Amino acid sequence: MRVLSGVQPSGALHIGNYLAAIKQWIPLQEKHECLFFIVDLHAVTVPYKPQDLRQNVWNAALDYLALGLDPAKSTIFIQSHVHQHAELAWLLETITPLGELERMTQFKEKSKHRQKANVGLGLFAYPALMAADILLYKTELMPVGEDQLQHVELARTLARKFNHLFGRTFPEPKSQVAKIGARIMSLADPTKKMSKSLGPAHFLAIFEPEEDIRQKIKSAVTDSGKEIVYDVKKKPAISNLLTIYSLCADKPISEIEKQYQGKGYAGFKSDLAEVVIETFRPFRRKREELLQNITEVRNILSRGAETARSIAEKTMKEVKEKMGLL
Ligand code: AQP
Repeated sequence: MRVLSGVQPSGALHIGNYLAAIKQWIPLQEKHECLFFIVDLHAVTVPYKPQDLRQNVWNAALDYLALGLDPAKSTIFIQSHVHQHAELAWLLETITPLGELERMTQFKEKSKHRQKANVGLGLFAYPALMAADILLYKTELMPVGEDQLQHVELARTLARKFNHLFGRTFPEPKSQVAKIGARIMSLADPTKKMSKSLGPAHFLAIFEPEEDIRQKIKSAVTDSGKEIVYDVKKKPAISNLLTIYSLCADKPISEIEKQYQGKGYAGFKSDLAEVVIETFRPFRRKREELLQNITEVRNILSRGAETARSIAEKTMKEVKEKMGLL
C-alpha cells in the first residue's frame, strides 16, 4: 500500500503534529511504501518571511529524521522539489467545484480575519493542491490529524470525478486518524486547535528548550474547579492536558485521573511537563547529532526528491494523455 503525509513548514513543528500525524507514520514505514514530504508550497499561501520559511524547512527535515523517519525505508522530500505537484494541481483545479472550496473549514478559519484583498487565490485553492499531492503518487492511505479529513475527502471526490471524466486513473485515498489525540487543542485557548500560526503561547514545539516547555505548561489555561477529570465539554483545558499526558506517558486517561485524584492542577502540570520532556529527550539527542551532519540531510532530501519525481513523472504522463494534452 502506498502511504503519503506531510507537515507545512509554517513554523516549528508542535506536539499536535507529532501525536496525531508523525507518530502514526513511524510504524507505517515498516510495512508500506511511504512518502513523507515537507509541504512548502502550502506554507506560502499565507503571509510569511522567506528567511523564516528557509529555516523552517531545514528544521522540519531535522525534526522528521530525529523523530524516526528512516530514509532507508521511506522517501523523504521537499514538495517544491517535485514540480509536478503544481502542475497536477492546475489540472485538478479545472474540475474542482468552487462550492467545495468555499465550504472548507480551514479556508474559512484562515481568511476570516483578513480583508478579501489580502486573501490569496493560493489559500482558496490549497485543498486542490493537497489533492494533487495525494493523487500524484496514487496514494492509498493518508495518516492525518482530524482537521485535514475534509481535505482528504476532497481528494477522494476529485479522484472519482477524474476517473469518471477521463477513465480510471486514481485510487480513492483513505485517511487514517489516531483514535486519541486527533485534535490537540491550544494551551492558551482550548477551544481552538493547537496551531503553529496561532502564536507561541498556543503551541508546544517538539524541540523547544526544556525550560520553555515547563514554563508554557505551567502557564497553560485551566478550567474552573480543581478536579483532574476528562470532560471535554465542562473541562476542555484539563481534558486536553490529560490527552497529551496519556499519549506521551502511554497510559490510559482513566489511570492518570486516578493518580491525580484529590491533587491540584499545579502538581499535575509540573509532572506533565516532565513527561513531555522525557518523551522527546531521545529525539532531541538524535536531532543534535543530525545538526552536525547537514550534508547528509541535504543528500537524503535530494535522493527523496529523485524517487518522488520518478513516480510523479509517470502519473503526469498518464494524466496528460487521458486529458488530451499532447
Ligand atoms: N492541533 C492538532 N491536533 C492534531 N493534529 C494536528 N495537525 C495539525 N495540528 C494538529 C496535523 O498535523 C499534520 C500537519 O499539519 P499541517 O502543518 O500540514 O497543517 P495544519 O493542520 O494547518 O497545522 P498547523 O499546525 O495548524 O499549521 P498552521 O498554523 O500553519 O495552519 C496534519 O496531519 C494535521 O492534521
